Amino acid sequence: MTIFEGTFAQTDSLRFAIVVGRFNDLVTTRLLEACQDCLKRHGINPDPQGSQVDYAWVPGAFELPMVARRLAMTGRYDAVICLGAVIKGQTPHFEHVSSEVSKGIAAASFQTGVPVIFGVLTTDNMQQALERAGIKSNLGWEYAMSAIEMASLMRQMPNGADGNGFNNTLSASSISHHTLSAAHAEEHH
Ligand code: INI
Repeated sequence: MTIFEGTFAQTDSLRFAIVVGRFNDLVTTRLLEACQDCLKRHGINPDPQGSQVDYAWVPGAFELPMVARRLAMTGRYDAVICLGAVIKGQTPHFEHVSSEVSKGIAAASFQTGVPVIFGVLTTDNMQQALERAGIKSNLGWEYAMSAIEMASLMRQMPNGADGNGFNNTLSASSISHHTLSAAHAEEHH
């Protein structure tokens, strides 16, 4: 039997997109720095002028899934990394933002077949967030590791039934096409 397992070598052809929330940018820019450092130390050029990593900035964590999904749908990236910081103390928005962002990121991944990494800190206060973004450890590094591992793993996986892992998933246009066709078929029964 086969064991599929991602590696951290042969990274020179991998391509990533990183989506970063500006909200709590004291935290998110630190996550980004560690993420870039990890990519670099694994042979990936994080320079925005280079060919391996593209960047998108969004207002807050709530907007991460939409932009991640759009980037993933281009088929250009082996993985998309979402970086954000949702901090409870600041606003009653917390519950809404944190639940939507986690569901949205999972949906972006399932719908596109591209790994979308959940690099969003959800903490009770700013102190806890900073501890996870550089003071004690920096989870930005782990998020980059997950992205490299998943990118490598997905390159090893067998293709879908149509011979193309990406197109085998439903794109937004094919979803609406299927929905419309089903509605049309029902009308004529
Ligand atoms: N966005 C965050 O990234 N973190 C937060 O802690 C946060 N809080 O608490 O409100 C937050 N809100 C903004 C939200 O992500 C959207 O950008 C905004 O609601 C506009 O859609």
